Amino acid sequence: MNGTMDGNAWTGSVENIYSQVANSWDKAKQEMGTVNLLVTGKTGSGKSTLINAVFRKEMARAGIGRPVTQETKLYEDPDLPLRIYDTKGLELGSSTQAETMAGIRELIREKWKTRDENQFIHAIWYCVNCGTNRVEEKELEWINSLCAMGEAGVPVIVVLTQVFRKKVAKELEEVIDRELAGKPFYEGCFPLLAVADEEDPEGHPAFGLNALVEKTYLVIPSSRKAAFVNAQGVSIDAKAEAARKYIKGYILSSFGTGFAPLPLSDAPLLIANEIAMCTHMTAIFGIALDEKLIASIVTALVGVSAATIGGKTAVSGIMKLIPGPGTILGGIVSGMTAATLTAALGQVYIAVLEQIARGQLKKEDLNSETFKDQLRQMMKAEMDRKAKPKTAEK
Ligand SMILES: Nc1nc2c(ncn2[C@@H]2O[C@H](COP(=O)(O)OP(=O)(O)OP(=O)(O)O)[C@@H](O)[C@H]2O)c(=O)[nH]1
Ligand SMILES: [Mg+2]
Repeated sequence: MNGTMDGNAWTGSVENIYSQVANSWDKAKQEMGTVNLLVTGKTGSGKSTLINAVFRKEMARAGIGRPVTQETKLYEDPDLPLRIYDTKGLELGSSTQAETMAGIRELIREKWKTRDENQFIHAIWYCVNCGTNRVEEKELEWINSLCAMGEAGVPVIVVLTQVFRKKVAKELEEVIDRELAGKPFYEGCFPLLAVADEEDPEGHPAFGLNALVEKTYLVIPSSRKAAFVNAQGVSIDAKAEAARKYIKGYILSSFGTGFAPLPLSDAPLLIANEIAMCTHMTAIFGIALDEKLIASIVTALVGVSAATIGGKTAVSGIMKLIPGPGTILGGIVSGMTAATLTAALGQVYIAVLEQIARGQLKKEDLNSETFKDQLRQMMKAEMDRKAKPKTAEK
């Protein structure tokens, strides 16, 4: 490596680090693309409630959303890599029903014809209200027709909504499964209660969102998984998992399979890489963090780890420009492989993101000394853990 990474020129100024962070942010968002979901089902089945419970923002506010056709509205938010098509009209008179269904099928086919992955519908959630205790013949017919889109086909997940009685849900699930089993795009039936009802005398808790999110994650194309993970707010585990996978890919592509130690002179480049990696993981998590904050966390971690392991002080002029404690990265790079450092740093950074996502850590705390101490301890533990089992990693 020689001063460029992923085509980003490195000149070593602080401004440059920040602009690199901004670049990696844009790049991460671009790579992530958009995931498009079609949510359908009869009126009152709970589509809007479901959408709002799964995604990080209240997407489906009543009345807002751009009409795509008379029956379909599009919800999008500039901060989320997600578009939701919300349909209605299936409950109306039979001529309208037929029109609505034809319109939905047409929309799917039209998007598929664009040959643009960002435009495709990637999954369908068909909502059936469990509260009505039955699923109509007509609905089974519609689900069937959504599963029969041929080459334009999209995974169809049936969502049993408003499940206050699991026994009823089980029965409906069996009817639906029996009808649809073996259909090419049918991906199963998921009972849930998106939101607990405050007035429910039995106090049923919300359930089932996680299973739906996991299933959806599995059935959408791999190129859309990062976007979906970012947009959903149900499973922090899914976010951590996706970020962990990203570290692995990142280490392989950045350092090669040989995990060769970097020469001392590449230390600033390494830091720039770590920052790029962390920015990307922040984007996967769907957390908005200031570029200065990301840079300061990363440099704190790198500086800390060097102090922990090495002992050698080799602060290059460029390192002094980087905010955060004086870094002695040179000691590390010769003492350990950059890959190990990257892996440890990635793990600790994910733990930080998880804490933020779970609301255990506030963004305001990220600059505090207490937090830096916590980082130091986490990084040391991770480095110790990584250093132990392996046979002398040079
Ligand atoms: N407590 C609780 N109520 C729900 C849930 N899902 C739906 N409801 C209620 O059912 C009603 C209809 O839900 P919506 O989410 O508006 O249904 P929709 O499918 O978007 O309806 P339309 O937009 O009219 O097609 C509302 O009064 C919701 O509060 C749920 O998971 N829990
Ligand atoms: Mg609605």
